[in-house]
Parts: sequence; structure tokens; C-alpha cells
Amino acid sequence: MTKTVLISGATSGIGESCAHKFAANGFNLIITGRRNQKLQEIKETIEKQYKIAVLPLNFNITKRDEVELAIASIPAGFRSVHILINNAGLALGVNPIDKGLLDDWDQMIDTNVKGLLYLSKAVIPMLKENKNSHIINIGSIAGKLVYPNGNVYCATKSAVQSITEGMRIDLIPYGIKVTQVAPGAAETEFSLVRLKGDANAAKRVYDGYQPLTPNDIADAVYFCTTLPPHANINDLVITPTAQANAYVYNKSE
Ligand code: NDP
Ligand code: 8X3
Repeated sequence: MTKTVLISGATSGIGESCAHKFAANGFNLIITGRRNQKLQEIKETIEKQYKIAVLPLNFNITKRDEVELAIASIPAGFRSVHILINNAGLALGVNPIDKGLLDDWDQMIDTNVKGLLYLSKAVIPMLKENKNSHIINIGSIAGKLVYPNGNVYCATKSAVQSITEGMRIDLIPYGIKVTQVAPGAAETEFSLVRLKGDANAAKRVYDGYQPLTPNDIADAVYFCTTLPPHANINDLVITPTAQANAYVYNKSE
């Protein structure tokens, strides 16, 4: 039976790279995101390139009803979900706490924390039906060490780390593996979103060093799913070689 992986936030960056990586390795995919046209394009590209099936699910992960309806709508052929990759997320703004915008804080918390919880709650019953199921939560080095002006984004990623630990404890009776993959700087749409469309400023984030590519992270995520049933990677931190932690970089290139 072909296994299915559900990847949230697969319309760009790490999620889109994960979609290609798992498709190349014979998984069927459920891909999600708010941009329906991108979902359809990615489905078309991947189905042409690999002999697998892709189900696009277009919903906003911050909306509880949309998440529940979308997961309930998954047809029988895709309901055998073995792997859930909780990847959808974002940062908004780079401000000290006293200058942060409440709307940005709401959106980061609603997406990175509550959205991850809504989706997990809806998908876990399907994971329980299968042997050797796996949840991979995309955290961040920002969840391990707070950096200046990172405040609320860092807090959401600390929450992802705690939720990952809680899931691993609570899902142990079902044999469900739970892993956090915590990347450092990767060049995706992340900075463009964080800096609200300022492409020049987004590019400058990666000046002077070689950031990770989303494919580097997809390779790491996939590797976590290749261990034998008795072994699990609980936490995998991956950074550019030029990044020592959340705020120490060698930008000398
Ligand atoms: P991108 O901006 O390229 O991708 C983010 C994805 O999340 C998109 O597919 C977007 O889809 C989706 N998304 C955002 N908000 C929502 C929402 N409300 N509902 C549904 N989907 C949503 O960034 P990355 O690939 O870099 O980010 C992926 C994850 O990796 C995030 O959790 C991020 O925090 C984390 N991360 C990123 C790092 C980096 O340096 N890039 C480092 C460490 C962690 P759409 O817009 O179509 O809704
Ligand atoms: C994204 C990495 O360092 O920009 O989580 O916060 S960082």
C-alpha cells in the first residue's frame, strides 16, 4: 500500500521541498496552504514528475472550522496518513516588544501554535490507524534561544518545542513517533513574509553567508522518517555552517 504524507504549508519553501522529496520516494501527498493556485500548480508538477497522487487541500490553518472540514473531506484513497509534517508557519515583523504589532502577534500565535494544534488534533485519529506513524513538527532554532526583536516569533517556536515533547509523551501508547526539526536560516519566502513584501530587505537577511536551502531541510526531515521502527530522532537542529545559534553568524563571505 502506498503511504501518504500530509504536509501543511506546502505552497512554498520547506513544505514544497518536502513535497518533492517524499514524492520522489514514492509517497502519496496531501498538500495544504491558502494559495489555491499554487497548490494546483504543485500538484500538476509533482504528478507529472513522479508516479504518485497528490491531494491539494486549500484552507487557512488558523480557522478551526476550515481545518476540520478539510480533513473530514479527505477521500478514502488518501486517508491512510502515515506521516504528518506540521510545517505551515510564519514570522511577522522584527520589532522590540514595546513596538510590536498586536495583529502580527495574533497571526503568529494563531498560525504557528493554534494552527499546528488544530491540524494535529484532526489528523491524529488517522495516524492511530497505522503502524509506525510519525509527526514531524518544524520548530526553529528561534525556539531554543531568543534573539533581539524575535520575542513573539521565538515564543511560538518554543511552544512548538513544548508541544512536540507533550505529543511524544501522550502518543507513546500508540507507537506514534514525534520529532521536532529545528532549522536555522533557510532562504525561502520566510523573510519576504516577515518583512511584509520588502524584497531588498529580505535578500539582505542572507548577505555575507550561505543560508540553508529548503531542500537541505527536506533531506533532514526525510532522513528522520527512514529510521527503523524501534528508533526515533526526537530533536534535530540544522543550521548553515556559518550560523552557530539563533543570533551568532559569520557573515564574512
Ligand atoms: P515560506 O513562507 O516559504 O512557507 C510558509 C508556508 O506556510 C507556506 O506554504 C504558507 O502557505 C504556509 N502558511 C502560512 N500561514 C498559513 C495559514 N494561515 N494557513 C495555511 N498555511 C499557511 O517559509 P518557510 O518554508 O521558511 O517556513 C516553513 C516553516 O519553517 C515555518 O513554520 C517557519 O517558521 C519554519 N522555519 C523557517 C526557517 C527559515 O529560515 N526559513 C527557519 C526555521 C524554521 P500559504 O501562504 O499558501 O498559506
Ligand atoms: C526562522 C529562523 O533565525 O530567522 O525560524 O528566526 S530565524
